[in-house]
Amino acid sequence: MTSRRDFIKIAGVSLGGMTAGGKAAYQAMANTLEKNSLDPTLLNRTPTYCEVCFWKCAGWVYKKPDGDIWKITGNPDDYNCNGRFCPRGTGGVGMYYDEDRLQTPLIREGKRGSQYYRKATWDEALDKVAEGMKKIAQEHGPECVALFNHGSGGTYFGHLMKAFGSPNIAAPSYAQCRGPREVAFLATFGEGVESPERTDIRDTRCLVLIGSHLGENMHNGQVQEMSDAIDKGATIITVDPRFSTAAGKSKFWLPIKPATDLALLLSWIHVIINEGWYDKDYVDKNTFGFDLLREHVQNMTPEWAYGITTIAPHIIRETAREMANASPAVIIHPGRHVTWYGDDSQRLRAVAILNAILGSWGRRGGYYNPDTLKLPEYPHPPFPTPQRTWREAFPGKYPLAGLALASGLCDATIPALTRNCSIKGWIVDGTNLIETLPNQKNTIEAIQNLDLLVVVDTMPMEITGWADVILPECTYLERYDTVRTGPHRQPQLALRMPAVAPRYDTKPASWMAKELAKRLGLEAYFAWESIEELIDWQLKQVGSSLAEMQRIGVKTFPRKYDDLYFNPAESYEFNTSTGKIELYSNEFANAGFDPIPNYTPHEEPPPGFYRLNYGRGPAHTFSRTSNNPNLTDIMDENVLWINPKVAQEWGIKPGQEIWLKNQDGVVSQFPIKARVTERIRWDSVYMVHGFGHDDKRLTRCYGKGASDTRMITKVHIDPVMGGTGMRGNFVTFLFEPETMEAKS
Ligand SMILES: Nc1nc2c(c(=O)[nH]1)N[C@H]1C(S)=C(S)[C@@H](COP(=O)(O)OP(=O)(O)OC[C@H]3O[C@@H](n4cnc5c(=O)[nH]c(N)nc54)[C@H](O)[C@@H]3O)O[C@H]1N2
Ligand SMILES: Nc1nc2c(c(=O)[nH]1)N[C@H]1C(S)=C(S)[C@@H](COP(=O)(O)OP(=O)(O)OC[C@H]3O[C@@H](n4cnc5c(=O)[nH]c(N)nc54)[C@H](O)[C@@H]3O)O[C@H]1N2
Ligand code: SF4
Ligand SMILES: [Mo]
Repeated sequence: MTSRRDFIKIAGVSLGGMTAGGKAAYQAMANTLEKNSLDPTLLNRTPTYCEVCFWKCAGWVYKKPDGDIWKITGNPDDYNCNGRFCPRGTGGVGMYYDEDRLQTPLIREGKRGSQYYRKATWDEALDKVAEGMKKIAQEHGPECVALFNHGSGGTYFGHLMKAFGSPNIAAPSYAQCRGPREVAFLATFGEGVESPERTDIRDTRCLVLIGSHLGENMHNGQVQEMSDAIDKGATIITVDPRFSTAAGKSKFWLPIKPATDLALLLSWIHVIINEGWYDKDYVDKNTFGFDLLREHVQNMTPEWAYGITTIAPHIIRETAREMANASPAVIIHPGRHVTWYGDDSQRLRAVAILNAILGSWGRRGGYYNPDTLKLPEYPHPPFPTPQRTWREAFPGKYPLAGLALASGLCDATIPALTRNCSIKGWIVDGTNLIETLPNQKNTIEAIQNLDLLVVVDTMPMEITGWADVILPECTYLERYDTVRTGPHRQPQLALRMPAVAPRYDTKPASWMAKELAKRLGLEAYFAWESIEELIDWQLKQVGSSLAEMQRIGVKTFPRKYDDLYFNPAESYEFNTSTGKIELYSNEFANAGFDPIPNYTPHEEPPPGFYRLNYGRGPAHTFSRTSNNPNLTDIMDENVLWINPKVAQEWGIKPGQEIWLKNQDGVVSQFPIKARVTERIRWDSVYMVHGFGHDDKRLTRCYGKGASDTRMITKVHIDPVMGGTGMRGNFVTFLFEPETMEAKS
């Protein structure tokens, strides 16, 4: 049996592009950390939570006697990490040591995109930002300044924007990530999945991963719980066109034809209903629309799905049986990055429905009911009421979008005859929009129409190259931040405080936002003297304090109610129009969408082209870690997975460098090495997202590997909520850059 240790190890070593040297370096790093026999209790340690990804594991930063950072480890009290960081979190210290970091405020000289900057003082830079914001507010209204954020700084800049009068605040974690899932689960259960996901993986008996690859997707607590579940004998079923790390741990691997998952899900629902394998009591008591659902799926047999998905009917039946045997301790995983083909909200509705009929929502081993402790806001005057929102740029569109769309704000920046005003200013904090939003040409067109682009970042990433003003933030290891309050089985708070003073002339976002507020006449919204005072005040409202949190790092609170799971003896009122779990969604019907999902075919790759599939590598987070000195030692470029049949047909050898060209004629800027492997279907190729950087100031990762984003020029927008489907792009191979095509 695979133990948890093995699984974690496997996850660490399965790196697609990891070289032998990289492996050795990683092992050396691990050994040094293990062997180092300094007694931690004698060392200066400070609490933090990790910013390398958004799982936000809480940990301890240890310093050596000379004041340098020695290592970061997980806080054993923290439910997100249970005392262990993933390789990326451990390597997070590289963000602090990276000598390519932004070091001072910069102001652009010359044309936008020309990359001529001069060093500026903080006063100069902040004055310029405030002037630009005021000018836009006077000429067009404050709503014409938008904030794009991802990460902790968003709290402070978000607060500033609301005080300024703009509701146009968006993170790419919605329309480019989990938005469709939240919309689908809200419509079905009246609640979203949230982050960390409410999946009760540690007690599950059957986990179905459908395009969610835990083990390469290193969201820590989930990976650990999956290992525990495997240890306890849970069945793992992985549906993925690629043989992922998780597929290697699975009883069933279903190498589905890409873009056909909805057909598989509907046929599973068909089998489970027709065989009478659903949770009858739960369905009778808690759901709405079961008879309509039964009727709807009558023709969606495994034989029907076979023709679409290439998954054999007996496998569809056997896997449905496995789920039903485990019910209600079964999880059809809701995924996280789910913006694939444009019908994503409907696919996630099918996932929600399948969970519902198996009775897993609110049940042990299925989905638990999380609890969160919210901290009160520091007193401030009421926010002004905005006159317009981003929605007006898209009349009648995306009716079920619950949050602003990063892609929507970008589109609303490009002037259109149908709109009387476009967005004129962007503040971009902690998101590399050039690599994050699909269709780079569109993003750059939007940027060219701006009066003001301010970028707050730690690194000279692609987006900073377009900025008018660059504000260098210090890393998470050098600052206080908003207290972490995310949901879990029991509410927990986690503190981040500076382990070391900021290097160079860098500052925290909290300080920048307060300084800008002063310049904009909005001081009353930032009435706290110092960030320490703000955090201490907030913590004291819930019976803790800054001093206590500095000592313990993580504090666990009791649940408000004893309702981690539903009590079968009680009736529940769900937050939907019928008060029931809606198998038939009135909300979708009222908005003009299929109330029960239907399968519609998607475009196929043209001859000689392959579907571009992308995902996560265990040692990196998007594009933010590709220059990290510790993590480049493990993996310093991405590679292209190609099926051996395809490689043979094209004469491509393992390790050979090739360029990619997509269906719209866009060619990759850099070559990517081939990894010839049976682990990918013949109709697709695969690469890890976040490489192929073209900013020379990133000295370690410039030109290493290829950018998936560059190749994603066709976007399939989800009409339900505006998510940007990015997996409908096709590539072919070139043996020389831009010039000669190898084969037509
Ligand atoms: N092509 C493609 N596009 C994708 C995805 C994909 O797989 N492929 N994935 C999508 C998903 S799921 C998501 S969630 C998004 C993620 O989108 P992003 O969060 O935009 O991803 P990153 O590329 O990591 O960009 C993060 C930026 O924040 C900066 N940064 C890091 N730490 C700090 C800090 O402490 N302060 C500040 N101010 N800046 C900091 C980094 O230097 C970097 O410029 O991308 C989405 N877009
Ligand atoms: N190491 C690491 N871990 C991370 C992150 C990171 O950057 N690095 N980012 C975090 C974030 S914000 C997110 S959103 C999550 C994302 O993590 P996931 O939600 O797991 O999504 P992806 O990484 O995009 O991987 C999706 C999987 O879908 C498969 N796939 C592609 N097309 C299809 C299809 O048509 N059908 C099916 N069934 N499968 C398909 C791909 O082969 C891949 O294995 O990861 C999180 N965890
Ligand atoms: S999963 Fe890894 S990178 Fe993400 S927060 Fe936790 S330790 Fe950091
Ligand atoms: Mo994401």
